[in-house]
Amino acid sequence: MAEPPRSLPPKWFYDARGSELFEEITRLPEYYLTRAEHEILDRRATRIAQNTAAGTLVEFGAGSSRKTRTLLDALTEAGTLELYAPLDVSRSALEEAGQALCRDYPALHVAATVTDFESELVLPHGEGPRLVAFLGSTIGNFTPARRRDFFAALRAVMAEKDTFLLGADLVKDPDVLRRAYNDGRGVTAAFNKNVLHVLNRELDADFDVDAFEHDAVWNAQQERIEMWLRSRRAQTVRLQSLDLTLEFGDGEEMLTEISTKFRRESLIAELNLAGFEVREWWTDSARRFALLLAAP
Ligand code: AVJ
Repeated sequence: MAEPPRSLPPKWFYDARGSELFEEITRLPEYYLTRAEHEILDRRATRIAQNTAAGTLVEFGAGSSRKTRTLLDALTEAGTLELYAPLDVSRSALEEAGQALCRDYPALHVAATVTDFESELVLPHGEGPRLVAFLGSTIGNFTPARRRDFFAALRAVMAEKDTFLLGADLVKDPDVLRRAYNDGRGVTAAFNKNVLHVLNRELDADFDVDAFEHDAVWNAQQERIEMWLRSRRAQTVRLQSLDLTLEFGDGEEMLTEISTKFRRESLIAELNLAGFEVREWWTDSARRFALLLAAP
């Protein structure tokens, strides 16, 4: 029987270099996601602030918090916001963002937490209703089972007046999707291969990074982009801290990331199943990306 391909948890991508490379990805002409989401946020932030009257903004996968500023501005304008609680796997991204935020929003309390999504879900307590934001289609990195667990766990810790703001990339022309993950300048390839540098450092491994090549493919059946690393030759890799030796065949592939693309009906159905009611569904003008507001 064939072995399933090797795969990795997404958190290994976001060391300092990985976070930097991702920032660069968000500015690539092919990577439309960030701009599309920003277009929606720009247009709807005031409405979101009015509808949620949030005293606390909790943000999962906050990263550099660049996209969050539109929300912070609107919530500050509305006069309700007291606490911003960014959560992320990257300490460096949180530290940088935290400093800039404290400078630019002196009246705001900022409480950052380094966390991966594997530990128990805890929402910070603050004044007033909480707005829980999960932007950038990071939810796309989750398998369907993890998505279901995450929605259910989130619903379980949310209070009646809290709201959930979710950014989700939509199913579209596969060529557009493939280009977004195989950019002309090779930044995504560098981002993908950087994960091996992280493993070398964190797990005391000896991956020869240049002996792997990047590929991103559209899996039509599961409606997701898959990032792979393909071994250019037969090789043996030692992961010292795991006391593990891996044999890679010539051309053998390792699945490093999934980036699921969503459809309106099924995403709303998933949220309903977890006990959420979807109140708003907005897309950018080209209908590439969706931002939704849900409530318990
Ligand atoms: C930050 C997880 C949303 O899946 O599009 C970008 C990461 N990977 N290019 C995505 C990513 C390759 C990104 N997320």
